[in-house]
Amino acid sequence: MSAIESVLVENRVFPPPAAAVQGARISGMEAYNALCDEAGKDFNGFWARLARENVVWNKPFTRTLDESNAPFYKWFDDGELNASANCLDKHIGTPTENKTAIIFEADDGAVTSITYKELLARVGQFANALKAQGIQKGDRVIIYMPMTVEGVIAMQACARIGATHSVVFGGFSAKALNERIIDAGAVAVITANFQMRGGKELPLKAIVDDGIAMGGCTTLRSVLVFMRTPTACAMVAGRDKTFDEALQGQSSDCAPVPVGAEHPLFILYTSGSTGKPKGVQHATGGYLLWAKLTMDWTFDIKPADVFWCTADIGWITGHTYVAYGPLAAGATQLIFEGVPTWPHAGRFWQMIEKHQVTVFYTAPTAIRSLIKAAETDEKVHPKNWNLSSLRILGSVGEPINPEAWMWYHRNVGGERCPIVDTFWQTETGGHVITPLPGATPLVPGSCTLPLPGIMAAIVDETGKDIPNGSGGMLVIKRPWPSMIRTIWGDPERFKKSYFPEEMGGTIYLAGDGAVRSEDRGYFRITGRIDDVLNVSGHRLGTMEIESALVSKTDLVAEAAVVGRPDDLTGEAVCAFVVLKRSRPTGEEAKQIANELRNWVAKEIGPIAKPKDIRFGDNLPKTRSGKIMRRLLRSIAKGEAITQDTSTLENPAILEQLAEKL
Ligand code: 6R9
Repeated sequence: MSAIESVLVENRVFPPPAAAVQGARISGMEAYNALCDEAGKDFNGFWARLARENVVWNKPFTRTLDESNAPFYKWFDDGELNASANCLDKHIGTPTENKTAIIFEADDGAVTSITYKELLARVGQFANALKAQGIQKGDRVIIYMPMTVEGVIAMQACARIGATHSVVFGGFSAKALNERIIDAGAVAVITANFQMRGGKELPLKAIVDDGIAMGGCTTLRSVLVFMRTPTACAMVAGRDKTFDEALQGQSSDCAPVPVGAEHPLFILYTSGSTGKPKGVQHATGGYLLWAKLTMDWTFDIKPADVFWCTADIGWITGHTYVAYGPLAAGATQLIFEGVPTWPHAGRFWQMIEKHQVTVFYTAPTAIRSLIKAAETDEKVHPKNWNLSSLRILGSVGEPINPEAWMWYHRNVGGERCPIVDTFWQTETGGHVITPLPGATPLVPGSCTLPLPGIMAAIVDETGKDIPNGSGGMLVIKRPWPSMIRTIWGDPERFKKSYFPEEMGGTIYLAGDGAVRSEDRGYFRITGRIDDVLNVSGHRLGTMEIESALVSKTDLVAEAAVVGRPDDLTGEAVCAFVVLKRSRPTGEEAKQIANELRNWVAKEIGPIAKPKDIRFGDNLPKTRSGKIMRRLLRSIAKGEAITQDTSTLENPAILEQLAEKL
């Protein structure tokens, strides 16, 4: 049975435990249905009410949703606010001001913590340092930082002065960084000398230097460097400053700059179906509303909670559920710098016990790797730690297979914690389809139902609804406040990528396939329907990897990249390559494959390295010259070829391409 079939016959149901229902913000399905009804009856009134209740406005909005230039929707657009004030200043003068905002556990296990009041002072001082660099409202700032309190401070400080940040994940290459600096027209890069991962000191600043040296960064004026470790790094006079130098003499008082609700809070690059990453642009008001509200709804966050989202700030999950949501909700959160398997694969469980974590949010790929570790080594099994503080578990980034779900439920949640399998995307800004811990009966492997106000549906190519039980394309039929506003600098691509003409041009196409169950109407995500892969929860474009491979012009003539299922990473990258020289075999083939892997790591980042590389004299193509990717996907999976191959010029290449190195 295939993974999708096994998911379709899943019939275990886990109703929310009484303890989770009692006192929950959305308590029971009646409460959920009431909110959905409210949104259905008065869509604008529903969102206006929530925006008034959950966001502090400097200037109240009078217009809720402006659809006059769809799909360029505007929300609350005559209102003014500041995102950082909504995360920090609003807690001052309340009991939250002296509450711990962040507990930070470093790679080496060292723990520090900071209260809301202290965090506000640090953000204020850093914001003043940014202003002293000449950075102003509307400027773009690249953040290339490790998981540290300073990373969150940098993001909040940008928001405070109205600068638009663009965080680049610390695993991306110099080339990727260079492209993002140029595309965003960034005036500054905020980075660290090194990052610590698994006891190793890995360079960041040196990669920034390499990225800038590649040229074209004409807008860039300054680089600010957090000295994460005592090891020195090269500094360019007049351009680079350490944090200490930049913060010297700066006051911790910095008035937040009110911005219009539609002001771009951040740009976050993500992979699409072409070679060029998309700069997903988010607005301030709607995004902040959703970050705060989903903390309340999905995680039912309470004053005594200790929230832990393991995502890096380089991804959208680390934006919404590390840098903004927990602070807007006034929660205490844990931030972790290291890796889950170092110094041992029980690190997560140990940290949950140590910090008394109550709400834990991680990715299926991490769960699967920790299951594997626990199965091979009893000592790192979660049973060795007391996890009784936990009350809610979350999953994000990719479909969670029912086996992993059951293990997580039993061994981490002690069969008492609801698991919220949150479906969302960089483009949606926050959760869109997810169970509610105090309401939704859970079915393993299903993200269940849309949040109130999210008009999700499954349709065919023309936008027509598909009945429950049949698969189709996931869409969201009405706009929502935290949705992507545009692709930075490319509004045409925004329209083309997300709002297909065939569906009328105003319906958001998620890019995922999905099916609703016949009994409950629950959604199950069946995977991407475009050329985007999901490897360990990270989005990678097949075209991006293909472009990287063919850019090795001395060696590669042609390349095609597809995904194949992988037990641990969800999907794995499989590259089919035609070289400019004769097809290599044996040891030589292995050596060239390694060379190509390292090349891809240099061009994009280590996460994009192909797991399999196969060499052929040619690629399978149709008569019109199109690469038959479907065929390549079958070969990558090791399946027998059932497709019609009569149009192939040279069927013998299929055997070549099936050959593993
Ligand atoms: C938040 C995030 C988005 C893509 C998305 C889908 C997959 C995310 C999922 C899920 C099944 C879930 N995805 N959550 N698939 N169940 N609970 O991951 O954003 O990096 O943009 O990836 O991830 O394929 O389209 P992003």
